Amino acid sequence: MKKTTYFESIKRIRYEGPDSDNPLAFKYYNPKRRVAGKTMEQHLKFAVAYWHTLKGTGGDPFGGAVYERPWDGGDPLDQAKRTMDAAFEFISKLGVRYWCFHDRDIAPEGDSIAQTNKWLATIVDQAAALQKSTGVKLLWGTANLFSHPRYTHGAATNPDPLVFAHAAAQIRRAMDATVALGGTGYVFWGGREGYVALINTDMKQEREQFARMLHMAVDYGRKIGFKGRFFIEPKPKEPTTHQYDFDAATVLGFLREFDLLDHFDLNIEANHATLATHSFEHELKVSADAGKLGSIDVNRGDQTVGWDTDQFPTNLYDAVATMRILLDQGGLKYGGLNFDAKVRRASFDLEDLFHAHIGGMDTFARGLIVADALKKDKRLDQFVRQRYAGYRRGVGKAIMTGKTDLKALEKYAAEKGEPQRISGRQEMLENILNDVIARSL
Ligand code: XUL
Ligand code: CO
Repeated sequence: MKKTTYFESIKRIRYEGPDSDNPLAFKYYNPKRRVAGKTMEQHLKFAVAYWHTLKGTGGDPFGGAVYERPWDGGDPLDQAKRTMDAAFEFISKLGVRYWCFHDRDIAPEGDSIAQTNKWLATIVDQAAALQKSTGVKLLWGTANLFSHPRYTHGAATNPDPLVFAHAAAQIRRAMDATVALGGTGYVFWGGREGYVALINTDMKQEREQFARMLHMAVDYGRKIGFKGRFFIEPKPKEPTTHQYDFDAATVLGFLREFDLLDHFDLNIEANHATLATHSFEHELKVSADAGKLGSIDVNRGDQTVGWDTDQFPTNLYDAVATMRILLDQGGLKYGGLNFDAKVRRASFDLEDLFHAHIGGMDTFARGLIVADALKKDKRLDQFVRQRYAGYRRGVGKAIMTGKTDLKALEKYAAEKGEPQRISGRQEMLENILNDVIARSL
């Protein structure tokens, strides 16, 4: 019997080079091309986000589902099985190596925890077999602790410990699934862990509850042999007014406060950064500077819109900034570049899913090429290094190594007099960046 296919009209997406005008081909993403000592495929650990790409409906606050997916409909478990088959067909045709999921994306919730766990285990077995036959791997798993009505007031931060217990049960099984599928990451995105109004909220209590859940999760993960990394994904607002994982700096402070820092890295998402009124690059840098940049949800927002639009990434400057940081830190060992992005409501054809991912992959391939060219060009790195050279010798070195004090520095300043002012040369550096982009692509 011929196996059902869901993307019959689409052939395997291939690299055809920059001169190709085939919209269903890569122009820059050439998995075998070597850049900075590794293949593009090794640098760019792209992942397909199951929730958007397979489960997205195109619904928005003003209207319901508009996509008609051939894997939808019928009995919930049968639908889940068809969806998983479609996922692996899509991922394989696209030539991506990884995927990411929430527990409730892949399997429906039953009438009891036992029923739910049974369905999840069935689907995990199916996914394991598909991973084996296609070579596609799991990047990370997570639990959806925000959609069910019981989580209206939060999951771990809920005032009711019974809700906390339901969340714990879900995290346990989502982690089992992640380990069974060989995932190298397990993500905590805050979901509804935040407050809508302070008038009914004990924020101190809620943050402590959240930390307790994370400690339990780490303990459980290690007990079942999870060898990967735990990731926290900051987001400042939406769905709550204030999310406790507001941004990278807030999360680093939280992890330190509750003795969790050793166990977690950060999963930075572009559109979450901009919602926090930071640039994507800022959030990546804050995490990388702390040695904590573990994974990235690549997408983009809309500059004119104040919510999480989760669009596919097309911004070359962002991709260049990302890849410069990744080249500097030697890549992402446990994480990758997950397309936490959705096609627009009006892009309802199956083909649109391919265009969206192809564009994102080519954007980051271009970013990698340019980042490598900037490294070789050296001018940007050298400029910044030179700007702080004073702190590597003389009085600057004494400041950095704790070998001086306010009194000695006053004497030094009085002796030396007014410092010479040196231009920051921002415009010159921006021109160099644009020149290298134009020259290297
Ligand atoms: C929500 C978001 C999530 C997480 C996983 O804004 O980014 O999809 O990535 O729960
Ligand atoms: Co995300």
